[in-house]
Amino acid sequence: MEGNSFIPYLSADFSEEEIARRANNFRHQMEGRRSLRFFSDKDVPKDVISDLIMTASSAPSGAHKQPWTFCAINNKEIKAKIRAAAEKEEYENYHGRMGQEWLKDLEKFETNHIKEFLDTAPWLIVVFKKIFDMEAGEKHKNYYVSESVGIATGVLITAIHQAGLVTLTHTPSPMNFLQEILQRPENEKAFLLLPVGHPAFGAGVPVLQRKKAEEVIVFYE
Ligand code: IYR
Repeated sequence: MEGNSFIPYLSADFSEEEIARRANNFRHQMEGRRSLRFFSDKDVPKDVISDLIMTASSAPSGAHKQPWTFCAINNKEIKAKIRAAAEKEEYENYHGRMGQEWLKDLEKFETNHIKEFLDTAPWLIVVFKKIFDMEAGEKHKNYYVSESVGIATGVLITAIHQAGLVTLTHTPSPMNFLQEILQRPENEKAFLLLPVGHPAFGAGVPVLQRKKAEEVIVFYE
């Protein structure tokens, strides 16, 4: 049997103090992240978007299959098509499909079916999950696809915030229209849509409280 090739892993090797400082600094940096719904039309260079996506694509995945495609759109006509199709679905969601409890839970965000950010944000990134791979006309398995693509999307959101840009995890539902508009193959299913850009001047965010450590961590020492 042929051996696998392994290379030494070069770890950062920080002191304990440095690790504690870095962990705490990054916590505060990420606690400043907010989902933004109001975008400026100020452009973001394509190379920046490419770097953000390649950071996301460094995420771990089942059997290292990297079962994702990131479609990055700044074409105005395509963005307008996406907005029209998303608003059509969202209209149905807000007028019956979501139900009273869901609508009540969303009240504090003051959202509705109008999705202006789909036109104004300079870039839309649509994350597709590859439910299987197609190579030379042959189907190949992917594993833990939703977990893998969820992790990659988390890394993308982190990278966007770290760069000083803003985003929103938008899930127009159902999302099949994205596969059609972007002409993706049948092995790809839309997972999430993220507008990316700068905040609109004076953009606000709802007052929210995050759960405390005791509510989200259970230590077993
Ligand atoms: N997809 C709709 C509704 C919506 C659902 C949840 I859960 C949110 O956290 C926010 C919105 C929309 O984008 O408006």
